[in-house]
Amino acid sequence: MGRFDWQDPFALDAQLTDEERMVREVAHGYARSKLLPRVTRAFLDEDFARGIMTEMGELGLLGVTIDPQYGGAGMGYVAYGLVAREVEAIDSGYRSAMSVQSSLVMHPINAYGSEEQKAKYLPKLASGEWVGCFGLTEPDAGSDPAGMRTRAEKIDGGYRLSGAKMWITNAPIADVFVVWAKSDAHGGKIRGFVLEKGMAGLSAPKIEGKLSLRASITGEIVMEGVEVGEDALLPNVEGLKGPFGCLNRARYGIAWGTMGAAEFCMHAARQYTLDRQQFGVPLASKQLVQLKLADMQTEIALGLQAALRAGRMFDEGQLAPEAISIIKRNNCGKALAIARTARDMHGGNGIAAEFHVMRHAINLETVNTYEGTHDVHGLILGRAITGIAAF
Ligand code: TGC
Ligand code: FAD
Repeated sequence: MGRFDWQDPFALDAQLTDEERMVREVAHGYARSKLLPRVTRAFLDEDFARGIMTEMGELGLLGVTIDPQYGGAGMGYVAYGLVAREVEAIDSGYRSAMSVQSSLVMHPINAYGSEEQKAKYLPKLASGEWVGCFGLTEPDAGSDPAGMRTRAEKIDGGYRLSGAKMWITNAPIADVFVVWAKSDAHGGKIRGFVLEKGMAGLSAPKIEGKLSLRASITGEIVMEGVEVGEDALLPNVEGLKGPFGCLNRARYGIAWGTMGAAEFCMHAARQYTLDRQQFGVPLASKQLVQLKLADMQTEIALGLQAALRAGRMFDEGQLAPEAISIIKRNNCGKALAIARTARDMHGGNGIAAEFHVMRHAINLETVNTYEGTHDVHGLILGRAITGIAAF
């Protein structure tokens, strides 16, 4: 029989390639040495340090799956997931910054863009010299993006975009905006456009006062008749499958990332209850405490193993969007429950910023909502199981 490793019950590490382990180590080292020391202050001050993007770029953590010809690392989806896990162990907002850049901005340009668009944008996004954002959600169209109002109207030599996007990660600091609009010239179908900071009529005001994901910057995108050339249109996709193709990747990464946050919280709760004495003994000697740790470990081990399997299927071209809904929904929900329990196990200290667990719990409230809410993913699965759409 094998030896039980409480930190890695199903020997996930042994299922990785040498290259994947190396990426994980680079991401782990960076996250622990550069992100962890500044996250508490950043969260309290509601401040995202722009330099994080360049740091991640330098280490090859942006666009992990993109071809090296365009500045990416040319690796697979397991490597991408491992980066998400390490970064989100520190803060879901930092993982947001990484996954928006990689999955929601670089991926659509890579998959749907022209050769000129790829050459122009991808290397600078990979290095972090440029920051990107992805505008799908609108004030009146969240779970139902087909209800978007943003319009692209045909003009001589290009398009005029009008509308507003809401809750957009990185928008206030973005250089590059991938936005989705209904295009009159394409029969009202949804098309993707690449906009650039400084265009007349384009602004991205910051949304202030978030109580979750405070170390990430979020804004609106306001387009008041923004005129762009033909070259701003992503030529190779039409319809909702464009943005959904990006969301498949980001949702998959979130399934890994949330397990990173959950692991961090479980490890913190374990250490805290080993150190904390009440009634003359460590809290960890209590059955109720051990049961909570066992439940956490079980969900994390299963969630990670499912994410790894999904990553292998992704690389083989065999992963269905509905399978991504299973792991996005389950891993977010389980991570949120784990973070809340870890908060409880820290007692009063659990609400202090320096113990990190409450920050994780309130961040995971957002992660459970964005990229398709917990219930919307349940409905995607319900449709797949019954053949009846209940949205
Ligand atoms: P539906 O009829 O199901 O589909 C319309 C068209 O899209 C295709 N499609 C997909 N293609 C690829 N991958 C997927 N996952 C796809 N899902 C659907 C589908 O085949 C169809 O294509 P076609 O060619 O027949 O037209 O669309 P619906 O309008 O009924 O959608 C229903 C629903 C609820 C599933 C969908 O709208 C949904 O997923 N809603 C959730 C919205 C969402 O996830 N928004 C995320 C915004 S971005 C974000 O949150 C970033 S946070 C980033 C961070 O900070 O980390
Ligand atoms: P709604 O769709 O109004 O949902 C409200 C509630 O109703 C939820 O509980 C939902 O589950 C439920 N509900 C909805 N439809 C149904 C139904 N048919 N049946 C039963 N219940 C239903 N979007 C982007 O495009 N780009 C980004 O970068 C981005 N970043 C974000 C960052 C943050 C911090 C946040 C909070 C959000 C971000 N989003 C982004 C938006 C996010 O994707 C949406 O908030 C999410 O899709 C939910 O949409 P909504 O907020 O409009 O909620």
